[in-house]
Amino acid sequence: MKLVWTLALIATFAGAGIVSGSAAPSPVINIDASNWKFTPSTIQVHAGQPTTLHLISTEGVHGIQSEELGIPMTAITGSAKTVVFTPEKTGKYVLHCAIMCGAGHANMTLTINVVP
Ligand SMILES: [Cu+2]
Repeated sequence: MKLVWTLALIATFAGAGIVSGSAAPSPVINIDASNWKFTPSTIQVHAGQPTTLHLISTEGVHGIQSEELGIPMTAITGSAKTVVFTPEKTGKYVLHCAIMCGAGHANMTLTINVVP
């Protein structure tokens, strides 16, 4: 009888672990930079949730930065970079490529939609 109760208890804790675990992982978003675009060019993230960006350039040197979103100035080159940020406020943020990269630089944007 004691064994049954022990097993029931373990099952309860295991179930709780699964529930709390599903909210914990922070999303990872891969972004490729090239001449002259970010792929994908629009991403969606959640306010208050730490989010990881994996950034790599397949062509040229580019960059991103956003004071509002807490993204530090980051050069995007052929070797992968990781940026972790936590957006605070919802809204649509249009980030310009932060490093002069040539003819298409002015039109090279990454749109980050921060939703609740
Ligand atoms: Cu640029």
